[in-house]
Amino acid sequence: SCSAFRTLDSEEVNLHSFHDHLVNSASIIALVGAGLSAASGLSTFQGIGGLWRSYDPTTLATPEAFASNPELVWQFYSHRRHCATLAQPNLAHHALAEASRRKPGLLTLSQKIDDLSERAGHPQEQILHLHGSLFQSRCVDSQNCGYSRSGMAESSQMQRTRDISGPYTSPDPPFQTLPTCPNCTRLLRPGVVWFGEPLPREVLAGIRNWFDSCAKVDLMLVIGTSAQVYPAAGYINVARLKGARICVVNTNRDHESNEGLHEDDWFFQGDAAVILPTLLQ
Ligand code: BV8
Ligand code: ZN
Repeated sequence: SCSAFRTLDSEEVNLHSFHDHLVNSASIIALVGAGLSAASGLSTFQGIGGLWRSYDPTTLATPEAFASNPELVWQFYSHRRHCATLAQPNLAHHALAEASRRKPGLLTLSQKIDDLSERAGHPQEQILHLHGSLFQSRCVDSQNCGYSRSGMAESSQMQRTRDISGPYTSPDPPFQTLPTCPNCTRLLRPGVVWFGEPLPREVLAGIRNWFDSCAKVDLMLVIGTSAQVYPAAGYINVARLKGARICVVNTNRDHESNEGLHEDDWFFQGDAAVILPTLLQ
């Protein structure tokens, strides 16, 4: 049989129609979540790997948890820092970074607090971390003090009762001291946005400016996220109201993130690290 007339399966038809749209798209916005770093070995919130020492992460990512047990919450974030430091960016991070370099109108809204996108060369001005960063710390008194710093400085301050530099073994030993603010001596906290906390003003402003700057949004990518946390997930609808067609990449077919997909939207099922290199080429 002549291969030229081989009938394309639906996946290939979808891929063709997506590529046709991508090449003609200028304003593109991506919402990415824990699924983008899953192939790098970082656990997601919902996945089976999403539990840490049998805690539901969402119960630790709150100001209340930090107020009642700052040592446990610091252990949680220190563990995730340790994992992120050992992890390598995967092909999804690289594909998104490469597409961003090719398309200056592509903005990524990241719900992730790891730095794998940056380490994959994602242009800094084309990614916004909606929920902060593992590698930021700030004073608990953001009103009167406002001290903040990036890097792993406090890890040296939080000397362990034994060295954990080898392969990660948990539970790790308790910290002897918790990091304190060099400005006002109060506790330092992880520089992340917890449940019930507002997103950073400059991030909200950056997103508003981006949407205001484009008359129409051509495409929204929703990659590796359960799209249940707001206001992050709300930007999917903002993009749709500005004309965007939606493309969901998720291992899980029946997922909230592909709720309300229209006829001319796309859903590609599978690992973002496998799908994105082909999808965004
Ligand atoms: C706010 C940082 C208002 C910390 C995070 C009741 C009480 C209090 C608040 C609320 C409430 N009801 C609603 C709210 C608002 C709340 C909210 O939305 N709650 C949800 C649970 C309903 N939101 C907030 O509180 C936000 N703030 O509203 O402030 C305000 C305003 C002004 C003044 C004062 C207050 C702040 C929310 C931010 C919380 N911080 N992270 C940390 O990381 O520890 S949220 C955290 O969870 C992530 O950042 C992310 O947003 C979310 C997890 O979602 P995902 O990243 O999507 O991960 P998940 O595991 O869920 O999904 C992974 C997906 O990938 C799955 O679909 C899976 O199938 C797929 N997948 C897996 N592997 C792969 C894959 N896909 C592709 N390839 C793979 N290999
Ligand atoms: Zn301080």
